[in-house]
Amino acid sequence: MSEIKAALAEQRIETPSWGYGNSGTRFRVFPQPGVPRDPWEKIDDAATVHRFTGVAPTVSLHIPWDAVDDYAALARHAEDRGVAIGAINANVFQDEAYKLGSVANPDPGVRRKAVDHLLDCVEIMDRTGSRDLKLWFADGLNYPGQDDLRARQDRLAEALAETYARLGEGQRLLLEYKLFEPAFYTTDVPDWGTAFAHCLDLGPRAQVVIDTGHHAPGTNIEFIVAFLLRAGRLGAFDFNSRFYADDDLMVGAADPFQLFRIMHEIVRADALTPAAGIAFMLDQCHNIEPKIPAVIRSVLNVQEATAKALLVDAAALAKAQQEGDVLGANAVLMDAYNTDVRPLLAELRADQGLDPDPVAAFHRCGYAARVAAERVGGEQAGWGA
Ligand code: PSV
Ligand code: MN
Ligand code: MN
Repeated sequence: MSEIKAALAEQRIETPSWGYGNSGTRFRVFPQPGVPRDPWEKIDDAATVHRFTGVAPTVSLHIPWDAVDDYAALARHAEDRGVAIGAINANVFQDEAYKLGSVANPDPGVRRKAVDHLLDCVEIMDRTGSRDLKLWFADGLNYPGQDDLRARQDRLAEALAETYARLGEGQRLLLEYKLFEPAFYTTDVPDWGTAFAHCLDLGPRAQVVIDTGHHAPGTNIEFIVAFLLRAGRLGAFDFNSRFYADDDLMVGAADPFQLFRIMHEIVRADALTPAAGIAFMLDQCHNIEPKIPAVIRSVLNVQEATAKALLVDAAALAKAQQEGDVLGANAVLMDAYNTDVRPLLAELRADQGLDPDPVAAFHRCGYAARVAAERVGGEQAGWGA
């Protein structure tokens, strides 16, 4: 048990700046009291999540949603609050110019603008000490014949190569795929195979991001995890839950069993430790529920799935698999999944000097009431507006 606790204590989960801002669907944004007014306050909220969970010491930024004049000062602000800047997400999907795409746009001028933004994001990484440039492109087509599918892959590859070449030592390019939306006919990076192929062309510091909401219904995500881990090309997760498409609900809310199966592949590959380089990030929007408790709940959900994965009796599983014992092997996994790990996690938190119930502790601490009084006119997250 002490080994399991040690592994859980070492786990790191990154929270997204945009999860703390107001968000909604294209039908309505529901503002909430006390939401951050700027990136500095988003970092304060992320630091609060870390204070109560102990496992969320980094926060990802989205540029330009989190644009500031002085990024080094923003990084210092984070450090003062006990957290650090995580992945820098480049946003090349909101400008008028990107109507027909960004890096795959047929217009070389638009492509230049998009790549320049990606290079600016690497500059921000230099200033903030961030390791990861996370790229998701909304590029795609709504109608057959709208543009040349193959030429768009060439343009994408060229943009990625220029960006990759700009990376400093120790920096990585993380490429995220998404089946559809906002484009409805094709997307230029629609699946893990496309992302993987581009990463292989680029080099070892190009890695795939799996956003759990970005697949066709029924996709076996843990297979993708196993495949990419084996190939050394899994860079990060964007964790969230989905019932239909890219719902961005709290991770572990829709399908905790899937999350367990994913974490089982992570544990199986010994990839939980930060040294393995997999970034476990959240990419969620809390449209109707209070945001900070929702982020805390999400962190706990990931911890619970991880604890269950760590409980899998690897020797018994390997034996049953080797013997072709179908039911026995399945039972080993299910035994772990069906264990209530909440007491174990409560004990771990107590060992670490944390409150065993982080959500309750947050509600008691008065932070929500204080920021509701202090922050008037909170920011929109940018996405889902
Ligand atoms: C796109 O749907 C995405 O998953 C990308 O990660 C973006 O950066 C993020 O959502 C914006 O919310
Ligand atoms: Mn994502
Ligand atoms: Mn998404």
